[in-house]
Amino acid sequence: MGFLLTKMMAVFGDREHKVIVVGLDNAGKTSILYQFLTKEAVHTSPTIGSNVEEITVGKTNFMVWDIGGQESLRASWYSYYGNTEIVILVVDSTDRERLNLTKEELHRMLAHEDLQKAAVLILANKQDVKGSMTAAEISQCLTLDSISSHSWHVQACCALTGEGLPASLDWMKSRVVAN
Ligand code: G3D
Repeated sequence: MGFLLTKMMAVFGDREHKVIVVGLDNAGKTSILYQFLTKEAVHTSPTIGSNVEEITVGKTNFMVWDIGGQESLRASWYSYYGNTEIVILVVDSTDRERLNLTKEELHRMLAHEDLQKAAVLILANKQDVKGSMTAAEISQCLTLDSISSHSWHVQACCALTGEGLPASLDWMKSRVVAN
């Protein structure tokens, strides 16, 4: 039975893996989601509520939820946590002032019981902007090294060109394959 199931999955592809995209407003969440889908920059407007899209990488299917990041919406992020396998935290690498707020949101999320098994991908977005923080700086400010409870990875990227995003998808795939 197990062998048959493995064979069928090889032919038809895997089940869907739930991914949520979080981050403060203006971080680039929607731009990244559409770059994943279309490989093009799109004109975005602030996310009210959520967008959900299916992204397929090889035979791996991700259901990706883009959740609004405005202060009023952050309080309801937790309602999306159930069954989440990967959290993508998008950081605006030019926004030094609000990095501490992102750090608080990250550590609050990691403490939530529904995310205990989730892996975390931190995307240091807007790397095209001169003077933006590097992935290493962001990693240090978010105290990523202190996280031992969750598998995590930090990736520099640019949602306008797509740079760094294929590597992000590869990491996501490696995490769900590992589980
Ligand atoms: P959000 O969904 O997190 O709120 P959006 O963020 O995807 O709506 O992006 C917010 C703004 O940042 C948009 O600009 C978008 O074009 C811009 N942006 C997103 N990613 C990048 C990036 O990598 N580099 C640069 N330079 N800009 C980016 P507007 O002007 O439409 O508000």
